[in-house]
Order: sequence, then structure tokens, then C-alpha cells
Amino acid sequence: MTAKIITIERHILEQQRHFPEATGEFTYLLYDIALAAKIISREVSKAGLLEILGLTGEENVQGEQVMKLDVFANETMIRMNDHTGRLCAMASEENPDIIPIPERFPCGKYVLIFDPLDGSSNIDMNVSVGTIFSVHRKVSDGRRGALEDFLQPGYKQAAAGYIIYGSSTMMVYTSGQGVHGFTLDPSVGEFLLSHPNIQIPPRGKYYSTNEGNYHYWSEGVRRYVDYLKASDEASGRPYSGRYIGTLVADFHRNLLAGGIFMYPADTKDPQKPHGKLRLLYEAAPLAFIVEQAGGRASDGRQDIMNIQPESLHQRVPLFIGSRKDVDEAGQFIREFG
Ligand code: P6P
Repeated sequence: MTAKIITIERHILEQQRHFPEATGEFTYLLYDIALAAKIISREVSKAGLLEILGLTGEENVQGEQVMKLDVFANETMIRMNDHTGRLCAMASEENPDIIPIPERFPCGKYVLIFDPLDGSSNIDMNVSVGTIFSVHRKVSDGRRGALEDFLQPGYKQAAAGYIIYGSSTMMVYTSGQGVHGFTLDPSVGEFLLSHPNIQIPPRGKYYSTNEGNYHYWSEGVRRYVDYLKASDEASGRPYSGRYIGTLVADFHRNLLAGGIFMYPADTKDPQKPHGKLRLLYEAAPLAFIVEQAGGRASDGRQDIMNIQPESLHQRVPLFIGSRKDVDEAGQFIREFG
């Protein structure tokens, strides 16, 4: 029997039925993000063309070289969302400060947080890259958004998701009613439901981390990774190492197959004592998704979803994936530091 063809627009509309008070603003916001994803996907698929590649020679707030595709993805997310009247402000991993809605446009009751092109340093090598997004409800007074609308803990997110530009383009999102994956059919320009109600296996078979940082990790993290690599057939060890170097791709594989992704704190860069990944743009949205899929996300000591953000570009250590694996990592850190 052929499966029903459900577009992401229809799926979002059906999800909205759970919220009779919903005005449709939230639904249209998710439509807008899906459209931005289609536009970015079109450009990423042309990434092999020289006129797009190459450094712009500029640096973003993270001190990273900005690829032209990064700029295109950032501009697309902003342009697709700044005039719709659904948002009161935006924040991008590429921009140091909040992105206000231009005076000439109406303001809405949500804020959008995004990493426009995660893993962009991989573009030249034709390795998968992604976009990550998070939606919060406005909590500040007045018409326009303020910093407090962004500094909300992960458990208050209204929605979160990512797009992975890989062998196919997929959009995975949650609005608190489970996790659902859609695959883009470029011939019709539609995201079609391909992975309904994704559930991550409680224990995985992959561990995903940059072992080049091994000597900069705490003793607990080193012991945990050594444990995963030690042979013990009864507990399914050794795990297989898989590291793509694009968070969205490593996360997506573990979400479907089970496993743990780790970017621990390390002593390698005194400027980044809490690791490399950002709470608002990477850890919190993926934590919402993984928890909705039955998994876990922590900084090694507390759930990512419970962390009260203190700044827009705050970094956190990240242990995320299958619940039993993340809990086990936490046990090693509690015991050995
Ligand atoms: P490293 C990409 O730059 C990124 O932000 C994530 O997508 C990825 O997981 C991580 O950095 C890779 O960092 O230090 O292992 O190269």
C-alpha cells in the first residue's frame, strides 16, 4: 500500500489542530522557515561552483572565517522572516547582537534564533551542512523584541528544528508534539513526510566526538571515551566512532541509529573554557528535539533544557543522544570530574 503523501505544510496545519487557540501565526512562521530552507538548499546544492565558494575575508563573532554561503544563508533567513509580522526580533549565530524587525514592518509574538549554516567549514569538501532554528514566545513588554525574549531556558521553546543539506535535504522539527522528518522532493519543491514520530534508541552504537581534543578533556570524559572503546560484547562495546564535523549531520545519524555526540569542555582554548558549541543556536534546539524523541541532552552535569542563558553567544559543553549513553557519560563526570 503506498504511503500517504503529506507535505510539511499540511503536517504543520494538522499539528495546529492541537492548539484551538492558535491564531495561525505559529503555523505560518514554520512555513516561512521551510521556504527559507528550500532556498538555502538550492544554493548549497550548487556549492561546487567557484563563484559561491571562497572566503569573504570577513570574520563572524566566533572569530571564524565566513564563507559566502554562510552569508547567503544568513541573509535568506533574515529576509524571509523580517517582514512577515510573526516575529518581534531575531538572533543569528553570525550576528553579534539581536536583529531587530525594521520599523516599516509589523512585529509579532515570537522570536527566531538560528545558526544559518552549521558546519560551513565543510562546504568546500562537499560534506553535509545544516541550518538549526529555535522559536521562543515573546515575554518582554512593548512591541519590539528584547534580550530577555532570547535568554529563556530551552524547556520554554515553542518549536525547534534543523535542515540537513546532505545526500538529500531533510527538515526535522518539533513543536512539542513529537519529532517529524521531511525529505525535500526538489522536482516539486515540497518537503514530504518521510520520518513520522522519530524515536531515538535508548542506547546507541556510535560515539561522535573530536578525539583530537582528548588530552584537553577532564578525567571523567577521557575515562568515559576509553570505556566506550573497551571491548565488552555484553554491553555492546566497543562503540563505533563516527565524526563528520558538522553537528547537524552527527546529531541526525545518532537520532535515527542511536548514539552519543559529545563536545566537552576542554582546556585547549582559554577563550572557550566551556567548549565550542553555543547554547541558544545549537545545544538548546537540538536538546528540545532529542528529548521529544526520548533522548537526553546535558552539559555533563545538568539538562541543557534547564540552563538559564546569561548571554546571546554563551557556549556550553554538550553530551546529546541516546538517553542511557548520555546518563552514563554523566556518571563518569560525576565520579571523576
Ligand atoms: P571541531 C562546525 O564548525 C561546528 O560548529 C559543529 O557543526 C561541529 O560539530 C563542530 O563545530 C566541529 O568542531 O572542533 O571538531 O572541528
